[in-house]
Amino acid sequence: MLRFKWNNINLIVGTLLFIVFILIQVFSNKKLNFSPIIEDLTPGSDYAYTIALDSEDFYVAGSCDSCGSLGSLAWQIEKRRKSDGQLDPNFGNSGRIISDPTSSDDEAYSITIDSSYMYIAGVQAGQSSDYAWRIEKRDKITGAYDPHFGLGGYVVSDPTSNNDLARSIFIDNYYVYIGGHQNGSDILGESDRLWRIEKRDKITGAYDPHFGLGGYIIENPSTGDDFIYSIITDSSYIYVVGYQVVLDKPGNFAWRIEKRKITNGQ
Ligand SMILES: [Ca+2]
Ligand SMILES: [Ca+2]
Ligand SMILES: [Ca+2]
Repeated sequence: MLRFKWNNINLIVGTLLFIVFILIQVFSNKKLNFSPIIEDLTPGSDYAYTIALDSEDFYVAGSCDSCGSLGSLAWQIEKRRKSDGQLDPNFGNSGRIISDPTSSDDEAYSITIDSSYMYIAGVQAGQSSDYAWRIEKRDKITGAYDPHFGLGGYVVSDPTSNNDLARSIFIDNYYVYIGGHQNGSDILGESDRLWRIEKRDKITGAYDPHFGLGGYIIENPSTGDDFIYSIITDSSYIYVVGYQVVLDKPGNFAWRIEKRKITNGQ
């Protein structure tokens, strides 16, 4: 009799523990997820292109239409909590930053972070309606420009008077690596586009003079449009992927994958 009761108590306690375990699972799943965030801040077209994570937050960058002071597309950067997706009120203007360097189309395409800063690459319009590379470095807590980097927090790289576009950014402990394309017309008398890779000092934004042609590499695998889409490094090498035209046949594109020495780009 006593043994039977003891078994009953075990059964009841076990069942209760199981129910508590299920409730904890349900509660934590609910807490760690959020419904899709649909953000339609302007009547025009707004694009989110890139995301980075740290332990507590995530960072999204892209563009929004006529949302800045100068007009047309502008960069938009947000910082949100991973737990519930809410904007971080300490970052920028209640969780958002609008960077609108020109009255034409400016867009952020790639973001990466370290323990203190965010690094963002994209385009801004140039002097004569063309595009130039733009790289921004900002404080991860407040979103403010890092004044030691480039022209007070940003670098503009405009290798040609035609459309040049930075697509991907990656960092290590000392350098920033950016991949994209530049127009070929100013260099080879062509109307095509070329791969371009830049390596810059993480503190100042200056070119690393030991890399390629004094901080950058240009490469033209075809007389058509050749584009870099992503760049990444390990301790010794840079890996770059994108596409190129095959045998100079317009419309016949192929994957292109490169591995280069991180020191000099060879
Ligand atoms: Ca603009
Ligand atoms: Ca340009
Ligand atoms: Ca080309």
